[in-house]
Amino acid sequence: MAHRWTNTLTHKDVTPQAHFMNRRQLMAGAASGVALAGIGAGAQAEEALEPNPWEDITQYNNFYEFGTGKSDPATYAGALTTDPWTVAIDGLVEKPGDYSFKDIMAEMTVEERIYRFRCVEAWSMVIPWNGFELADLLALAGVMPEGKYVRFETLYRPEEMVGQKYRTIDWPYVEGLRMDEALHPLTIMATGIYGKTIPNQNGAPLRLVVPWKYGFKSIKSIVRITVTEDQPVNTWQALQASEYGFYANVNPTVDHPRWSQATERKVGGGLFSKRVPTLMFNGYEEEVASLYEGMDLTVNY
Ligand SMILES: Nc1nc2c(c(=O)[nH]1)N[C@H]1C(S)=C(S)[C@@H](COP(=O)(O)O)O[C@H]1N2
Ligand SMILES: [Mo]
Repeated sequence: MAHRWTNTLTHKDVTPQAHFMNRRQLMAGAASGVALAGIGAGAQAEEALEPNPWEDITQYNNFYEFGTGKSDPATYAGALTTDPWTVAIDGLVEKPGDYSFKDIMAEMTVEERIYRFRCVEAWSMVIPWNGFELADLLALAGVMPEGKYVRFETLYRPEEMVGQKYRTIDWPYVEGLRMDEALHPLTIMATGIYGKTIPNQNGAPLRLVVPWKYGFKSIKSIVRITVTEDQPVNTWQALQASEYGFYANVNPTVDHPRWSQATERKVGGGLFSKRVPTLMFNGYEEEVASLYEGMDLTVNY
């Protein structure tokens, strides 16, 4: 049975170390490739989060490296070479270096996570990712105690990424997380969708997914991960700090200066595409609200 993360997950489903130990032990003997972890499934309510079809997820994208139109990534991302692929992990880590995607995958446990996905532009989908926890990758490199933030960088390769011929963004695309956000068990590095290798337009071969934050935090086609002491400046904040902050938590009570964030349009269904209320922290409030206790979310937007 697939392990499904839903709105109804309780804190106890997410945090106990024992579950993760069990999962590691469980998966230790599993063959490489996609594995569906079944831990805790009995204790977990399986609320139906109906995933969008493959076509929605892979043909309606934001990936400015391939253009700013929603269909540009599907049209142009085929030109991207994703094998071989290397991720530099550096900064405040015990074992800095170039980690090949193959070597990373040999160490990671891939599982399915069905997550809500909410773009800051107020459209949304439900996506069945395959991936591993970012915490596991960071553990591979060993985070030093002084490490407070994680900075991520996308590939810069204008020969293959046609959008990089234009200065829409100060390339490369950069994102960042606070360390506790990066280590949160909901935060994953996705390598697949619907059990298939993640398509280039979705950020092959590995991209971040932080389900309680606006989609722009979920940086694609990552080539560098740097553990830092200072808060990184992310691409959208650098472009327009009055509209996009560092935290970018999905929050229906804090509007974008130019539009409401109270509702969202569910992608798919054509004429039947419907608007629904946006959920605090995109429906993951129970799991992540404690990370922001005492913070003014209208200032830290
Ligand atoms: N490198 C890079 N990562 C990116 C983007 C981008 O333009 N470049 N767009 C972001 C935005 S705004 C969104 S909504 C999501 C879209 O992910 P999807 O196309 O897989 O749905 O990717 C995010 N990651
Ligand atoms: Mo987005």
